[in-house]
Amino acid sequence: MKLDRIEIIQGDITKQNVDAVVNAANKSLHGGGGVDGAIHRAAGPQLLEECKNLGGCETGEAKITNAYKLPANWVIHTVGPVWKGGGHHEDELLAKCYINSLTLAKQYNIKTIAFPAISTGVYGFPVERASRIAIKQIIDFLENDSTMEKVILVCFSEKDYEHYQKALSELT
Ligand code: AR6
Repeated sequence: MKLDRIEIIQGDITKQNVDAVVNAANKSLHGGGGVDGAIHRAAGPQLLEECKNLGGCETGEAKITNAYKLPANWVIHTVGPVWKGGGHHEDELLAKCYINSLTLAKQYNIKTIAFPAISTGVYGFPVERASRIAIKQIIDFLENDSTMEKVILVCFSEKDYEHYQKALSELT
């Protein structure tokens, strides 16, 4: 039941036909590189204009905007932790990104959502560890929720895809 609501794919999150895509943003919410840059480029300049009015976002928290030119309807911006060796609440903060993004999505009646591998690029979080945290949080959420229809984990590289598949098979 919960398993068929989780999908792992390799691809570009900006191309996903879902209700919401999650952005791995920074605390300013003023755009950046990586997936953040790709989402802003694909959504167009109105996204930055809306983001400027949000007052930033704390690590582990999430905020929602329109998605403008993206195929999605919404962008949920969350700020992952910067990896500092693992002793600075990184696991807990990364888990919060998933929980808070999914909780916000539910409030907006979002039924399909795509996540990138938050924190595993510029922020340096080890992908194997991050994939287990992501999948654990999503499974826990889906076990207590019957409205979310699909959670897609979008991996940019084949290696990330393999880590995520492994984590899913270990946790289910
Ligand atoms: N679709 C899916 N995944 C992507 C895409 C894409 N189009 N582009 C990159 N990725 P990162 P972070 C993957 O660095 O580590 C930004 O500058 C990428 O390969 O985007 O949370 C922000 O403004 C990696 O697997 O995010 C922040 O300053 C994953 O997305 C900072 O980077 C996350 O990598 C956030 O760092």
